[in-house]
Amino acid sequence: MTTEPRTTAIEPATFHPNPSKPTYVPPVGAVDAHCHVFGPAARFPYAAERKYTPVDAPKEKLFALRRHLGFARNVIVQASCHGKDNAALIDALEADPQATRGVAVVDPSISDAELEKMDKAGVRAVRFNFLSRLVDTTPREDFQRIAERVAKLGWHIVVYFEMPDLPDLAPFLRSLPTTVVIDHMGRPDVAAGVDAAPFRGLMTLLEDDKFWVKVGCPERLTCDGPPYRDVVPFARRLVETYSDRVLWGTDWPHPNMTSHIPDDGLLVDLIPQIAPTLDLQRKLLIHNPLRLYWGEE
Ligand code: 0GY
Repeated sequence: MTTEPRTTAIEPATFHPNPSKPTYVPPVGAVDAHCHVFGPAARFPYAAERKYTPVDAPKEKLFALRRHLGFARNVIVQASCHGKDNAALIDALEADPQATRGVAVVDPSISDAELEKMDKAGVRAVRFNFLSRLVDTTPREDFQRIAERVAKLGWHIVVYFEMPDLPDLAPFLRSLPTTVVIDHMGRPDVAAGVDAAPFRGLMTLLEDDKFWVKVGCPERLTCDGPPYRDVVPFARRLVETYSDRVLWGTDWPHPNMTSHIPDDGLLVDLIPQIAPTLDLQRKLLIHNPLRLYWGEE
């Protein structure tokens, strides 16, 4: 049974019922490195502390979308609506162990045995979410403790923040004892352009090779709407400058989108614009995610 969220910030949106077949054909073995599973609530109830209640987006739909888009693997990221109960994530990983890896959300009090169980199921990272519209604040000491625990397993940290928060966060992120992956390009202000100081600040952070960045999510960042051409220069600059530390994902099922429902086929069709050569595409979609999540060189 689903309980009411403590805060209902945003109306639940749904995902595209019939995304287009992309014109762009990803290289064989391509990885969608940022996506989620939601519920189904009857089996995996949403967390009491959640800020939104999504439409169920179960693993079967994610795996069908993966095939439709021409991808081979998924990195599934625990979303805030499931809190620190990673059961739906683990269930999805166990349903397709070769083709999936996971990013969990955990409490510092988690036991070693639980972490090891997650590791066996394919979890390779934890996510630290700094968006107050999505989560209550976690003390940095807690994040630090979690980071130290998971670094021992060879996991990394995925961080989700908004660009105005980066100057305050940067020293903390630099202090983390393992690789740090930045979600959604650090959510730059697209209207300000790629040469604006905050985006240059992100580029500076990325000079330290402990940092990686995800270059998807144009649907959240765009000012112009689909087909998201205004977001391309940001992703392209990151891909061309840090080609060995970029990842791409659909962000399906696109929680909290209120402006429009993204067509996932359209998102895939942006890839050759942000990664204009076959070499860059292979790094972005295959070599980088396989190195980070599957331990394959
Ligand atoms: C995303 C983005 C969002 C939501 C979450 O954990 C989440 O609930 O990450 C958002 O609302 O911007 O990556 O799915």
